[in-house]
Amino acid sequence: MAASRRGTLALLCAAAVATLTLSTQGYAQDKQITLGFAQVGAESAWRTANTESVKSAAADAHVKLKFSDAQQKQENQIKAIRSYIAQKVDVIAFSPVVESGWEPVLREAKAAKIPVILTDRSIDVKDPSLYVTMIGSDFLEEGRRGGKWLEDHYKDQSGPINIAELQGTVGSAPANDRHSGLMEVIKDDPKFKIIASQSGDFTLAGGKQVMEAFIKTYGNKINVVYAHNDDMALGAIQAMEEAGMHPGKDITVVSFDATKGGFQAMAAGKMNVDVECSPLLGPQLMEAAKAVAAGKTLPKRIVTTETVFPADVAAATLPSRKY
Ligand code: GYE
Repeated sequence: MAASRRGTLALLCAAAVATLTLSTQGYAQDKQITLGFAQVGAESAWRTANTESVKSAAADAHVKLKFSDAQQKQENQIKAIRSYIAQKVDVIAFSPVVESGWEPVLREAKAAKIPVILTDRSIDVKDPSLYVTMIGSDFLEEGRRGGKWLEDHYKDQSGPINIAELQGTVGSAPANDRHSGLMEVIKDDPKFKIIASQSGDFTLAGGKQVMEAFIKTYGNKINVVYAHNDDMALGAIQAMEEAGMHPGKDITVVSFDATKGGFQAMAAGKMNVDVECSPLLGPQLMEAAKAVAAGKTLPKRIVTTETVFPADVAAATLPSRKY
């Protein structure tokens, strides 16, 4: 998606921010609904917590859940969605692995009159009637938050500040937007330079491998690691330590998700800031699924509330982290 369109979309989304406050109680007596959920995979601690949230919220809300794991492959998600259409589920929800390529299968769902809810990641489609609502974080804002933290952290220092970026899955909304959010903040400040940028596919092994390659090429020229999630940041931390570097001290580590692993790394002084992205979307998803099955109209965008955790609050906050 072009940066300008993305910006416009962000504004539209901000304008449409709404919290879903429908009570589940009103539907408690209704017939049980069946929800088909096509998950991205099991690539990260975030994802594990998200899956757990969806499964436990379904049980609590008395929703019959059909769950599939696409192992980070779009073709598997498309197959799962087609099978939910064939099984005539009441509602389909999915967390799209990438942003593009969804029109054909979503048209099939629409033709079968099965409402589709997007969770976590957004898609790039021309026809917004192909889905009912999108429940999840504002990744562009998360990227801006990471960028603003960096600007502030280096405000008294002259450049260059060399950034090595560990991108998430190529073509995914969080990778696209966490990159764009950072760029938006640093583009007018020549002090910051992204000297390397590569995908580690949101996994610990991927982050470690890419960081090893970055260290070989750029060595101690790297001032900042900007990792699109905690798993990749933790992999990069391992790579830095194995190379005799001191993550969190001689290399600033910025990450996303704010999982327990991220908090532990911050408490140990190895990560400097973790921008929160909540995976606990299950309860909102169940409310939305029940509401849509009952013929209610939902806001087009439901944004999760999140914050930024600098390392100095990590030790105190860690015990209360839920994922
Ligand atoms: O940041 C990452 C996961 O889509 C927000 O996917 C999610 C991202 C999350 O693999 O850890």
